[in-house]
Amino acid sequence: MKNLLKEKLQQSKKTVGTFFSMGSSEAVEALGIAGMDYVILDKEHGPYGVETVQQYIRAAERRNITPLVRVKDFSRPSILKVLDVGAQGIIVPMIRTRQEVERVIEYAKYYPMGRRGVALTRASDYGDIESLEEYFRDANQNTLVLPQCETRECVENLDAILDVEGVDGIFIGPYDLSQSYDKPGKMSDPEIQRIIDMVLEKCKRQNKYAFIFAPDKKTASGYFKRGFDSVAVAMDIHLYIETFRDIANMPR
Ligand code: 3PY
Ligand code: MG
Repeated sequence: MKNLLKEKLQQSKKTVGTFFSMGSSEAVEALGIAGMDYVILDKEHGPYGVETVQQYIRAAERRNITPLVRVKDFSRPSILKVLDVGAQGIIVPMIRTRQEVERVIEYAKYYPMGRRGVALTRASDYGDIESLEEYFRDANQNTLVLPQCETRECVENLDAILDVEGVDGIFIGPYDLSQSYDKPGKMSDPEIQRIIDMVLEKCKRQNKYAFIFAPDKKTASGYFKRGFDSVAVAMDIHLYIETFRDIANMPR
């Protein structure tokens, strides 16, 4: 499995993605054609089942855009099924403790790192592989695991979480994070920004990638300047609405 996003991160390239909500294989292709690095297929808030996610992953592969899935929770079936259909990484929401992340690794990584369930699924070309050991090694190396830091408990336990082998980085969810500090939606509040900086610094210190969501390009650019490795900018549908609102209101 070739994970272009992981390759770029390893080369210290800054990457951009978006949360997918347009809901069609064509819309996934469009993001790839546009040159986006990754698309986040959202099973936490989005309406998609695994069969639909599989179609979007195929479209992403066709257009060389890395398909990540935000799983709905850190249960074994939630993680296993999306990896089996070919997700190249998972974003895991609402993480609070090291123990939770250890379970994520157990479900997402094959032996010996974890105990990911073994079956001859799409991820292993339906078992058309030379050696199981080699496939395990390759999948373990290339499957990105990004717990979300979006709760006060996660911030408090961050050192222990970052220390878990197999965690590639942290994805900050500023909306839920601000809510967790009783400031819902107040992402520019100094306390929230200070926490974001602290999470970023801890990621850097432990050589882990720092991802964050930004609602727009200007905010994203600020995060890149502060040192973030990657920013997921907006949801595709927001840009669709904005562009067509502009056209709908054009002078005529
Ligand atoms: C959040 O902000 O809470 C997210 O999960 C990502 O935008
Ligand atoms: Mg969130």
